[in-house]
Amino acid sequence: VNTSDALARIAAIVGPAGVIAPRDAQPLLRDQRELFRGEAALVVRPASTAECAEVLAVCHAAGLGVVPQGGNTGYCGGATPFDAGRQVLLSLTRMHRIREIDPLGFTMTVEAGVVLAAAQRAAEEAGLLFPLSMGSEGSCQIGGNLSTNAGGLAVLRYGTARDLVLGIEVVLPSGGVLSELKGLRKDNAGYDLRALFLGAEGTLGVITAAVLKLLPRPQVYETAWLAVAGPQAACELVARARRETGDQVSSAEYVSRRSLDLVLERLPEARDPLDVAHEHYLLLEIAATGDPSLVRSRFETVLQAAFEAGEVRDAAIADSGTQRAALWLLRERIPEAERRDGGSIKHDIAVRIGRIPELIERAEAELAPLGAHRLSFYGHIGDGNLHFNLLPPVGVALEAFRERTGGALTRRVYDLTAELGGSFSAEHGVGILKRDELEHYKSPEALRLMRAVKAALDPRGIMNPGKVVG
Ligand code: 2HG
Ligand code: ZN
Repeated sequence: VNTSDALARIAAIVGPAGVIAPRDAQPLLRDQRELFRGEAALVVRPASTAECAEVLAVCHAAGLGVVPQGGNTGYCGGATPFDAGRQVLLSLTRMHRIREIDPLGFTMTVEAGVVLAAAQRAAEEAGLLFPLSMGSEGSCQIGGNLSTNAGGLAVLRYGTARDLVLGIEVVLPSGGVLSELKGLRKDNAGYDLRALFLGAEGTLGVITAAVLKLLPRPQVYETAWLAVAGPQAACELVARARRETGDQVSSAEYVSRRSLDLVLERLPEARDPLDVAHEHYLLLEIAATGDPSLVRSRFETVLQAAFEAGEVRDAAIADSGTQRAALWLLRERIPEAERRDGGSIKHDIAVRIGRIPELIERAEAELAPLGAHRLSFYGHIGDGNLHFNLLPPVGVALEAFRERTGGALTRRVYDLTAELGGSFSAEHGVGILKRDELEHYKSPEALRLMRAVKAALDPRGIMNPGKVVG
């Protein structure tokens, strides 16, 4: 099949409503951080799994690459195509049906293009909770969440995207459809095939639908913005709060003063809830069911004990939804504050939670001699996941900073993380950005198996070429 015939066939499969004209396709051809900009032979939005399957069959026959894309909110360029003549961008946005909610089974079957916030709302309307939650939830999509195994703000309690899936439907590179949407809690019949596609960043197939786990909806949230003595105190406090609440901690987010300062400086609506400045903060939230005053008093008891133990130095507890939102703003909008400041070099790293204090202390000390920079570190401390971001010194552009010292700084951050037994990619994946890091830090055995899986599932190498190990 020659390329232009193949492209004409694909256009016919999706119909006029499914083809995105070049002038409208521009935002889809670059990632949201504008690290990568690509080209595509065609940009399509199929309306159904059947259309996706037909498109892939044609691409397979013609040897055209397929780049699946959801909300395009990724951090590593995993959804950006780059080969103008040979890649088809497959946007899942039109596949946004909630196929089913099963209140007895606590599941929801959704299509890949359902926006995360819409999935959360659908669960809520059924009186239930879909707990995946992150800053980009208003635009990221379930298919992308699953393909990157997204993390976010409630992993400590509910796990990553992978943990919230009972089954998936996947269009395979040859155009076949693997349908595992039974929604069973128990099914040990053979290998766990869905595990291959979750976190594969579209390099093995296109996730088109999923059965998601739902949970009972918590009735009461307690949220506190805490000045803590340091990272060690923050870790001790998270463990204390987990033990003493029967594991009701839903979020435990660390914020360094430097990240808070960026937010206070760059977002006019942000206010420091405490009277004096501190170096370290923890945003701690519990989600519970039962008498609100009992939940509050248990929360206060935990904080009181932490205060007496010297872990907490000052606290602001939210007394309303508005106050809760004001506290969350200070954490959730750090990425935006960094962007408004001119952008940052980002390191999404993970170690065992007990090693977080050493990671922070050593990173600060070991980066200092490598070149001027400003730090902004914060993140999901309850999961051992930090966003250890570096901003250029005042007056230096991000691009120049990246070129001059970025490489050495990044190498030190990742080497240190590896020395502490950690990962260079906790929740943002690999995409294009971290391909070399994967090569560098993964064991030869792991790389060999990843390549074997890739070759077995996508022998012609059409799925998301150039990403992860492809
Ligand atoms: C977050 O936790 C996101 O806010 C983005 O994962 C992190 O921008 C970042 O570095
Ligand atoms: Zn994060």
